[in-house]
Amino acid sequence: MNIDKNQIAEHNQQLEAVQNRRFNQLAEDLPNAETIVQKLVDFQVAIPSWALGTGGTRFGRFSGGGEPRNLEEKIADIGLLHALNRSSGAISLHIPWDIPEDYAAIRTLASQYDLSFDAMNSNTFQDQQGQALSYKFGSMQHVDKAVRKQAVDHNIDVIKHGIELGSKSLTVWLADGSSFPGQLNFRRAFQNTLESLQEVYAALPEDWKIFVEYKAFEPNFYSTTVGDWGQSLLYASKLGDKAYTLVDLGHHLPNANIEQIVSLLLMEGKLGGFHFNDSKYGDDDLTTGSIKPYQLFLIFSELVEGMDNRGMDHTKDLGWMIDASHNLKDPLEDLLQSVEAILIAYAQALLVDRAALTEAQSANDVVRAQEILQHAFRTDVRPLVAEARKRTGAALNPVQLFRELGVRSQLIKERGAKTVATGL
Ligand SMILES: [Mn+2]
Repeated sequence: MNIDKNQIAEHNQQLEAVQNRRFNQLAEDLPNAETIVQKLVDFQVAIPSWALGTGGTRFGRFSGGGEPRNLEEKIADIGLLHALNRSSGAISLHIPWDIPEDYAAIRTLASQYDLSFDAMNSNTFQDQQGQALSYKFGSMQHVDKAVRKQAVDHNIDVIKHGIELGSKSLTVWLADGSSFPGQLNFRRAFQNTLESLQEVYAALPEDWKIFVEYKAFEPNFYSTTVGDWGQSLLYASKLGDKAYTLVDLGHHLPNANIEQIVSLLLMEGKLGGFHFNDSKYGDDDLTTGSIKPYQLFLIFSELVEGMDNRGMDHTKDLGWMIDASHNLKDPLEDLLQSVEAILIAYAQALLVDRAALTEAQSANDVVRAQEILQHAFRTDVRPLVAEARKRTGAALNPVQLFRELGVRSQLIKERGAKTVATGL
């Protein structure tokens, strides 16, 4: 199914009068409204190929209908999202779940939807069919060199797929660790992992980046070999200039100050990518902004401040991706909500009066500093985000139009009620 421009125009026509009134009202109070709208227009969030189907928990999975059955249909789904919001212009592939059979055809299909290929994701946390050696006791950390080599070779293979598609980065997330004290020698596990990553690093093209993603726990529950940002930064620093830390919002211990982590990684020039989701307890993979919107804003506030401080391009210099699992909602509606939440937090961060904040900080004026941040957070910036959509030909209300057009029932008609997305 495709959404054509006329359907969007018709939808926008109905909402335009209200939107114009709200935007003009807000713009009167905001001298930089136009600049913010342009930044929102430019900002793109990559959609991972595994987020388009229904996820599950370790207790079960309740599948939805009309899920994409192959890579082509996953690209088509992201094409639908991008048509609705014009902010989801990239796809992040997971290998081996989405190995392209015909690179040229996949590239052509993606460009028809105006999509580019974001970071490639390798997988050494599962054993694949026909795989010679098992990752049960880890991959890059494994005590057996042959297992480590298998993991390295897989990552090099993923880079090769990425080169064919025009991707420029590799994200490595390792499930490696241990579940019981004494199971691992920490130093040996670290050294093995570092040496394996060095071999992958050596295979990176000149203009590529490698992102080392960390996670505090799960599936291992005693130790994780890339467990926190400090460990990730150690690997990234030892690897070299093309290696960066990747922050996934759900991969911290409870109450971690993620905004401070982001700030310091940016200061060191070592923040490479970002995975959005939300959580109440652990790696809950809930819709971005659904539980802790203020934290999301504070993180964006540090991102904007830190990137501006280094003269970085907000849209290109970091990898932005959603990494969530949709168990209750329609995955496409959930992704539309997530992108919206990201843009809202970004717009709020752009509103922060940096000069006034610096002044308040210099004067130890704690009350004023809080007022400045919360003034931005409490500003309803939705008319700015909608304005960006209006100007790019996206829908003023993407979720509403998704429902009005009956997208899901159309997909079920095309693909069937009992489809299961590949991968999960
Ligand atoms: Mn992630």
